[in-house]
Amino acid sequence: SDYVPGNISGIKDRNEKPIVLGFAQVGTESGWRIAHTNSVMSAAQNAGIQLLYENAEQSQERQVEIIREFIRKKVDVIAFSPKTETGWDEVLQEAKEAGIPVILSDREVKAADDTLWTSYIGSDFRDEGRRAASWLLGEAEPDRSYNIIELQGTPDSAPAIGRKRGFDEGIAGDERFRLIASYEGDFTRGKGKELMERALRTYGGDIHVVYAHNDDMALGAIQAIENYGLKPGKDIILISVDATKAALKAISIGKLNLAVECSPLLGPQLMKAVKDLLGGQELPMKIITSEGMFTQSLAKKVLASRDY
Ligand code: GYE
Repeated sequence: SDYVPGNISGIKDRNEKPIVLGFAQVGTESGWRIAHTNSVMSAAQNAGIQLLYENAEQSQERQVEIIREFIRKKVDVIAFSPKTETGWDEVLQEAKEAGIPVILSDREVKAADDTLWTSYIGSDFRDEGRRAASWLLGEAEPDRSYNIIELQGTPDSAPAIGRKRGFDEGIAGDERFRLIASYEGDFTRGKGKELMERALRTYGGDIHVVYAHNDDMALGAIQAIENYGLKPGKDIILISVDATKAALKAISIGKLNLAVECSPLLGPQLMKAVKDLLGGQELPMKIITSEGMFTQSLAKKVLASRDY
């Protein structure tokens, strides 16, 4: 018969009900983002956590709506990668009132009340900007001047704000460097190409350095520079942030000079945080990833083993 002794009307099932995590992803803008999504998905599976994954496709309104749907569904924990730093107070307040803890993945928010989220898991963007600048200071010749073009990430996003600020701080006071233009981008390859075309139309051969807030924009800029007839990595020094496999490849063939590392593999830490939180532990306000920098020799070494 179908009778299974000991399995009394679902009681066992209820006790073993998996944790439900709602994740509101910001979009699919970059190679970094794809690797991040994959990391969250596979880590949830490995941890036995039921993941409700939704993608806001770069719309902050959509991201707010998704979070509201998660609140309505009474998920156990909400995590999201906030598109911008501001504009979250109301929805975070709603989550708090519903008793659902929120974890920030890879981008921070600015809200008057910092009890509206439990923890931030990701990188120190200002430090990434500083490291990009300090490498440039070390590489640059002593008696030359350098005109710099900056390709920023999404306006008001934590990584764009931090990477700009840290880099500005890093070159400040060194007279060799002049930031001649800083364009607002969106972390995509297409926008990087378009902005670099604009920079080349305006400044032509007077551009010595390009600092892109992520790999994808740097890769787009490389295309624009080549189309213009200059050699990326030689005629123009290129620096990016993320250090995905595509960037390491570009470095290894000399088209990109430096990639500051920003790790997208945040899934396992997120799942651990979810379990710790529901197990009654208090989470640290910030869980910061430690990261390196890639120049040519190192890029060549790790290229084969890099899986994103
Ligand atoms: O660097 C960029 C992405 O939020 C840290 O977003 C992330 C950034 C990453 O699209 O490539």
